[in-house]
Amino acid sequence: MFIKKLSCVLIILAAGVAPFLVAAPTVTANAGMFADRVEASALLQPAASPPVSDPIFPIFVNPSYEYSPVIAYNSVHNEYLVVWESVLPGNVHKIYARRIASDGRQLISFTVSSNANNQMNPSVAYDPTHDRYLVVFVYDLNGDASNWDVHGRFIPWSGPSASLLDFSICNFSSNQGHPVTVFASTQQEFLVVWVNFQTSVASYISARRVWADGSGFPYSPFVVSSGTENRDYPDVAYNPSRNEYLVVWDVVKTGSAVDIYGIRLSGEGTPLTGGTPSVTGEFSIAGWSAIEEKPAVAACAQADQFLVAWQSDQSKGDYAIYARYLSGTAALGNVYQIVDTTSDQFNADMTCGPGGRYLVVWQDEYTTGEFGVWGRLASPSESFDDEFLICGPHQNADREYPAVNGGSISYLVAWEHDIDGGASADIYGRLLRHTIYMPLIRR
Ligand SMILES: [Ca+2]
Ligand SMILES: [Ca+2]
Ligand SMILES: [Ca+2]
Ligand SMILES: [Ca+2]
Repeated sequence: MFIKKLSCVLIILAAGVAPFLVAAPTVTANAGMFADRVEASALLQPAASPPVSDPIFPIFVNPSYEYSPVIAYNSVHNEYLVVWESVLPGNVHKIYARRIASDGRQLISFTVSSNANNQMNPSVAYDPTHDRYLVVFVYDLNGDASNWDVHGRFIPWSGPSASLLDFSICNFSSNQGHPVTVFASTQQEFLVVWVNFQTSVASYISARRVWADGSGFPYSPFVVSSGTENRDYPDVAYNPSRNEYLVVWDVVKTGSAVDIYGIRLSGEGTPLTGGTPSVTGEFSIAGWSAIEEKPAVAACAQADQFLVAWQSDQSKGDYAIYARYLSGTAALGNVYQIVDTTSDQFNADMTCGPGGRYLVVWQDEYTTGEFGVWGRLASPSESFDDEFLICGPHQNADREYPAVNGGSISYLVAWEHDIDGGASADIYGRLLRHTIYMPLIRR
């Protein structure tokens, strides 16, 4: 058995934010058959403690190219909805979904959009009041890629309804991309956040509130963040303990590569205070000279807290995953290195799941160049379990772009699963359960 200690790193924050220390979690790793991840002195396989017990299973297998999975958890029926983008022959892009039972059984799959033109970039959230999902995506309005819009469709828990068709959420004449959505229980609304790509101005972040009962919108789209630098890759979390949102995104900066910013919004979309020192409106979350990009955010309501994860090149050529705690008022907390090896870690996703703990997942490069999917549990108290393998690669076959959501007793992780050779990909998944050891009761 090898004991690997990740090195302790001191990072000084950008101007205007206080310095802090990056803690160095200890990782225990065992030698074994999953011995291909890049590491000079340690061979990694799943540690003993993580909640990996169920097998890897196919969610959707098709000759087409399936990618960009996202997941919502249905708390009423204790099942998941996995949504992804398929590229069919003729470069036709469609959004598909499959219900997955809490025991991993495949339930029905279906086409999400009721319209014909190309669709991309899905996101999904669940509304337990109406027992249905909102799936959002970008839609090629004219069929010639000249004007992508943000569309959505309410999907009842059991599958799509002919009486609930696609509707437009943003029809700006510019292109929209990368929409994300979250359900707000107190508001009985969804918040949808996306990027506007215009030729005349830097890309900027907008949002729109959507009434969950399907009766429309409280208000027009509003700007979340704009400026002279390009903004992209928004994510959003809802904190039901305050009826507030945290929206995060990255900004291509001059001199510091890419940084992570965020803003706390009231349930009505009003900018609140955040950051350290506290300001009203947007604030820096990760502003070092390295690349910090593609943030993911989750809220743990019981702890009245957020965790934001991102990928960083650390100015040394290979990427790692970091995360920062924020209080319910979006005051900046400690930053932690979630994982690093001498190779790349990319594309973190995160949820706050069973037992009120965060699960961070990412793709991790092996010595042979392929990627596998790994995860790590983080507590609101800032303690961490060992990182663990969720799905290793196969020869010439990556497992990439993992998504995660948490149910009542389990998490579901789904990812792009290359068919050998990487010529195509399917969607695969794995349930992660917390093992609860009950005392043996004797009669
Ligand atoms: Ca548009
Ligand atoms: Ca930076
Ligand atoms: Ca690395
Ligand atoms: Ca496929």
